[in-house]
Amino acid sequence: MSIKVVSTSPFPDQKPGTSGLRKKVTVFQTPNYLENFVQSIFDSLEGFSGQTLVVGGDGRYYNRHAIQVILRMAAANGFGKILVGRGGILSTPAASCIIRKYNAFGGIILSASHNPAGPDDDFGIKYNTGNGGPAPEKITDAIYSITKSINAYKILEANDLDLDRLGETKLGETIVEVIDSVADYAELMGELFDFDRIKTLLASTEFSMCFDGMHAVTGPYAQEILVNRLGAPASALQNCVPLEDFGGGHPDPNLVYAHDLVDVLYGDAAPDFGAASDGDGDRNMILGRKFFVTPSDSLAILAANSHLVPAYKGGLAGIARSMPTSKAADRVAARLGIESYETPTGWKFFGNLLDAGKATLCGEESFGTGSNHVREKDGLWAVLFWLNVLAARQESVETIVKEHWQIYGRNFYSRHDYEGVDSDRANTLVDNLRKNGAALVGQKFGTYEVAFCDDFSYTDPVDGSVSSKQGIRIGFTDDSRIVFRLSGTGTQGATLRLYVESYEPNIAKHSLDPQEALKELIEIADRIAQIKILTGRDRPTVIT
Ligand code: VG1
Ligand code: CO
Repeated sequence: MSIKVVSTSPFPDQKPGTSGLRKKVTVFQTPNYLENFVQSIFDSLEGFSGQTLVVGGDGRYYNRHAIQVILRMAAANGFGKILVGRGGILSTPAASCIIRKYNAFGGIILSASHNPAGPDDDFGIKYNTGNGGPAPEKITDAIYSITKSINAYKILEANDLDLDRLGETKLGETIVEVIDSVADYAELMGELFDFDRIKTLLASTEFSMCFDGMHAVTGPYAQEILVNRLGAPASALQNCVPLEDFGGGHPDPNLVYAHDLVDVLYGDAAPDFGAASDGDGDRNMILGRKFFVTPSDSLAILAANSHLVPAYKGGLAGIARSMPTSKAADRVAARLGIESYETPTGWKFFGNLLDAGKATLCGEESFGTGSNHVREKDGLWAVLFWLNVLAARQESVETIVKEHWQIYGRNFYSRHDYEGVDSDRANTLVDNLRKNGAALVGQKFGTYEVAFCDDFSYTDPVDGSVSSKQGIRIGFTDDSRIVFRLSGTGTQGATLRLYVESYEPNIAKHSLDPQEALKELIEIADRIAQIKILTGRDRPTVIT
């Protein structure tokens, strides 16, 4: 087997977004496109010769091909060992778990998360560092800068490996080991949660649940953990066979895209608990019987109940949330007397806080929650956390959430997404806000008065790095707020996200529909940003 050095020329569009490089499969199929990016990752790193690399993905179309290419390139570049999930499958949190457990140098995760999959849809690739977390901005910036000047890549001339058979093979000088995709992750979950208590809950005739894998990566994980280890009936799982095109669906676990699960939980004879995960297994949606838990509330409630879970009963170091996530978790942190942190959108910003022991739980409004057990958000972890809390409290999801609001007040919250908007129009909208923001301060809009307006900038408390332009925040004197930002994960046009939040201490008003409670703020957002006029849309694509 010989190493081939292939000359190539740069592509101008390989800048990683919120979570790696995401493009249409057809773009990745452009000759050298994938290879250029992978070589740029390797060229940005130092000291990996002879070290271990973890490789796996969410199983979408192009996963297997990309993995074969990456294995040959990693071998040609001098990695000593490569751990790859069987069939090329590793959920994002499982990849993070494996990088940490086996002290790997890093990992490459193939995923476009919740974006649709198939020959005409999306693919993605990202690099995770030795702590198991997404590469921080200084590494993604370095990768991007190399993609702009790359002129050659290295690849081993070799046949495809059998990714479906467990065990070791040699690829040149490098050992490739195909590992069980689920075992290490399942074991870690068993160490964190009270499996005996959850088993008792799941065996009770008083309790039933439904987990929806959305035909994406979590199916095998749910089967092993929920059914094989915890004794849930097989009928508690739906859409748990992973498919290369995710069954034509959009594996984004929200009320719009996870409609199969929503139908079950809002139907006759609805189970007590429902949950879904996204394409790569790092997100979660939690439902009770005819009841939706917002991700921001979920983070706050898990934190408030963390003493019920073995792994966290010794207390939390701190709670971190992304800037657009509601402030519900901050209230829990305040009551617990621990620090709360506000970071930009994207899990890569939590890594330093977790590594430094400053935060234990982290969360994003986009259905992402996680802890210091790995360095990614973790869908099934959140499901097990909820099951552990339900088992310990013996109350319904709805009761637990409503009681939480009684104690802490309710943070009404909603996100409106305008997907596939013309990029120029979306940029104009954001530029206008940047230009005119300062002038808003002190202005009154109905009962609301603007207290501040800025473009969120974050200084990492651990390494001092600064990330600017992370979203326009408009804060009002009563602590409610409106946030605007453009998505960094889409592959077509632009997606404008509008986040709206207000705080309601009055229990009598807690049963309001959030769209009703936030109506005035939503109208103010449109007045200030001219959303309808500038996007040319009269309503959002998705409301959560
Ligand atoms: C979105 C979410 C963000 C999340 C990111 C990756 O980013 O808003 O909270 O971290 O997706 O999640 P954006 O830039 O489109 O708003 V995943 O599940 O795609 O790895
Ligand atoms: Co995801």
